[in-house]
Amino acid sequence: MMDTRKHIEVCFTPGEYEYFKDEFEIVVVIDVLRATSAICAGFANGIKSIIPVSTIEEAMEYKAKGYLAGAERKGQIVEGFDFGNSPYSYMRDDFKGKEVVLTTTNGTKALNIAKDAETVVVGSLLNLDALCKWLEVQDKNILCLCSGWQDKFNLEDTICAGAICEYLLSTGKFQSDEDSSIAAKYLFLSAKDNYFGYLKSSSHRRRLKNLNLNEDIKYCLTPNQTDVIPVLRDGKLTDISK
Ligand code: 3SL
Repeated sequence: MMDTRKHIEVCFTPGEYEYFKDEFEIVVVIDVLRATSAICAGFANGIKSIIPVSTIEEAMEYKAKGYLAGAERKGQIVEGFDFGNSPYSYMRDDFKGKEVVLTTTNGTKALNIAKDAETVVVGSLLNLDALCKWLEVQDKNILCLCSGWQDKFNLEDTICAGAICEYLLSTGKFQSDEDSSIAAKYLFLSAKDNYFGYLKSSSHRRRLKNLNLNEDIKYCLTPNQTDVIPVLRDGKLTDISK
């Protein structure tokens, strides 16, 4: 009998995306610390749309045109911008109903690398359950693209990708072939009872902790705070859950 199950697979870094990209209709871009979490926090707070750009120059051009524009590099707000990548920056009242431009070290870059996929959706622990339920009913092959750190593997994105794999595989409607997907699932199963403790020694958690961003880390590692489903269309993210 023909196997009609769809694929759910994991790509550990944007650098490996080219080896996967042609086989998947949906790409879930994940940057748990902190870009995709900040994006979800923004939509949960009523932001109308977010334009993810890859370079500081592009973000600056938008800023010059009067847009609310944020920029982060190496975890810090880039000089000349008023906000960066902290999810708390996106909870301001004056952001409600507005269009915001954002550039980050890895997350917005991964979004732009994936932009030609049929559907690009933003994943994080913050919208995990809602996203998994939405993905389950799309009847498409799905790739979780981890943003990593400067094209290197990271634990937090992989754990989130593993959580998505675990959920979708448990529905019986999906299969995984790649070792990366199996590894992501096992990492999630080891981490799921205590993300914060599990990631204690992870490189980016250390990096952010050194910048006194522990509250951001706690927020980004607290699952299911929102039902938003941010989807990239024509270079712009909007929440299609409404
Ligand atoms: O790499 C990114 O896109 C950021 O999420 C990194 S940071 O958490 O703002 O340092």
